[in-house]
Amino acid sequence: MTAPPRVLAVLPAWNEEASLPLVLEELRAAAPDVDVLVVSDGSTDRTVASARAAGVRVLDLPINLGVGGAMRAGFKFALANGYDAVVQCDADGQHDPLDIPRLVEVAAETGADVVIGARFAGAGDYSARGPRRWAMRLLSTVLSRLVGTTLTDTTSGFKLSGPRAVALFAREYPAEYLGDTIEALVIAHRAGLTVHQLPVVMRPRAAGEPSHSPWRAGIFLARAGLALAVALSRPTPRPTTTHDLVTAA
Ligand SMILES: Nc1nc2c(ncn2[C@@H]2O[C@H](COP(=O)(O)OP(=O)(O)OP(=O)(O)O)[C@@H](O)[C@H]2O)c(=O)[nH]1
Ligand SMILES: [Mg+2]
Repeated sequence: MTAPPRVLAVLPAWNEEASLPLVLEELRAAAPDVDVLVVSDGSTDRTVASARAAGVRVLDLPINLGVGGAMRAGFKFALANGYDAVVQCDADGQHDPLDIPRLVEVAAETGADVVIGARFAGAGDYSARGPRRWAMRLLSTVLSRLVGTTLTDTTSGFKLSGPRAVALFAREYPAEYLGDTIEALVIAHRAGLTVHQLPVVMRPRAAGEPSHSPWRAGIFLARAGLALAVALSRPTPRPTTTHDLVTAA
């Protein structure tokens, strides 16, 4: 019998002191075998103290890098510490930790390198409206064609990365806006990795303010198009080798 994969949940957290205690408690109950790493980059509240008090590992980065930069640090940590998979998970409670074991199962069953916890795939009633929704649809259509499988939620921040993806993302995970979602999928595909999705239910934020508003949605639309154009114009990354898997980046 093969040993179960060592899975690290990486939670990018920026000023999430209000949500973290409950989210971490839920995570421990739902996925007790999964280790947790909280990555805070310049939070100005008690995010770091709150994570440490819950007994999880914390990367306390001195400056704000955004979700992509925080996740790249998480991938490097995972690679250096011998984890087989990373599950990126929001720190505000929007992702249900009960889905983490399901993501691991789908990766094992399909052999996919990346499994996206996807909205708009039949589970739950999460909806986006107006320009935000149009942008998400357009991105999904273009990226589905590119990777050769139906993807309904290419901007999801709930994602499993298997060993080859961890090695790749430790080396190349864009820090630009939407780089951690759209561009990461393009990079994975170009490096020869496979992408699948699992329908999930998105929950409301546990605490704090939602960041969406009509003007932000318009900006999202413009930036999403640009992010995709940038991703498609970058050179193809070199393929992930077994050397990457054993060498801490
Ligand atoms: N480390 C780090 N985490 C961030 C940063 N910005 C956002 N996050 C985290 O990334 C996750 C997703 O961010 P959210 O602001 O919830 O984005 P969202 O879910 O699209 O928007 P809401 O509807 O407002 O919740 C949360 O866990 C945030 O704390 C950042 O600059 N650094
Ligand atoms: Mg959120």
